[in-house]
Amino acid sequence: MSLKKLMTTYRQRVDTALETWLPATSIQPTRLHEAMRYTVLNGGKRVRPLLVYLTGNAVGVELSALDAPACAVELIHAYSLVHDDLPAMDDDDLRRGQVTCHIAFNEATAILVGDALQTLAFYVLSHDSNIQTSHKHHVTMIETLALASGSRGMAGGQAIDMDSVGQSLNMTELENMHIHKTGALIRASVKLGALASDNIDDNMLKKLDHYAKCIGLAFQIQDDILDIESSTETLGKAQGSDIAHDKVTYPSLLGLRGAKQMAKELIEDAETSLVDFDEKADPLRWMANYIVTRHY
Ligand code: GRG
Repeated sequence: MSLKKLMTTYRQRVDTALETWLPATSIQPTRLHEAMRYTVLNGGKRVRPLLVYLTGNAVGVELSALDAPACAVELIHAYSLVHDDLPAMDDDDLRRGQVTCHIAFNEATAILVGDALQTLAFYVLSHDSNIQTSHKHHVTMIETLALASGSRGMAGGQAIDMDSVGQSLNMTELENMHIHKTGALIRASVKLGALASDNIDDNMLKKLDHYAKCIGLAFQIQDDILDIESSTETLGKAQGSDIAHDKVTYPSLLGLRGAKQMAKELIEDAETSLVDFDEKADPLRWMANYIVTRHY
């Protein structure tokens, strides 16, 4: 199956699972549940769930055992977007082509949506009975997601980002910020897919982790490039927001050509990491390319 077909299949699959896990709008508190569903069930590329499915496939895990980790990473991601869009953070009005949660509802609701999606992620990951891996791996999956989301992962990266407004970051500092802010959850997505198998050894885990680290950075570089080269209509969020917020980006440090070159090298590095994997890992190889050729 082509990557395009796999993407459609897995996007539908994770959407169905998310739909099931999210509380119905008929359940109290109805407004909060409505806002949670508004936030999650609204498209999005589902890159992180795709990485869970593709990694799991590469190491022989059944799809049903991957639904919960795929949902969990997307729920954390959705929460981070809602909080990131708040006036106290990036203050954005548009996300995934629709008005942001705090505009559609209100700020207090958006804060609670983030809180509730985050805890739902851990509920799903710990509660799901289709996860077939050992108890030890299952606990490590939960631990991995917790670390990647918190102050030593994504939330920490966001803190570095907030502190850096108006500062001139160098390349090392920029990379450190993105390894945490964007990279940690992408890495966790790959690791969760791998840990869903009982047969994964440390060497394979290390190689998959290096792959994930490389594509995580490349993903951010492409995001910075699209912020310059794409349009608000295509992105579904405000184009040019990095310049508007006076943010240091890969193109601002390296120029557009330099940023594209760096992304290309990271993808080559990611692919090299997978040399020992058989053809079941081909979609992961395709995914690496998609990360830097995507248009939104
Ligand atoms: C508020 C704790 C807290 C964290 C926020 C990750 C993050 C930290 C904020 C998201 C803002 C942002 C633009 C981060 C860069 C990573 C990124 C490109 C996010 C958008 O992810 P996509 O492109 O979005 O996968 P879709 O909508 O397709 O899911």
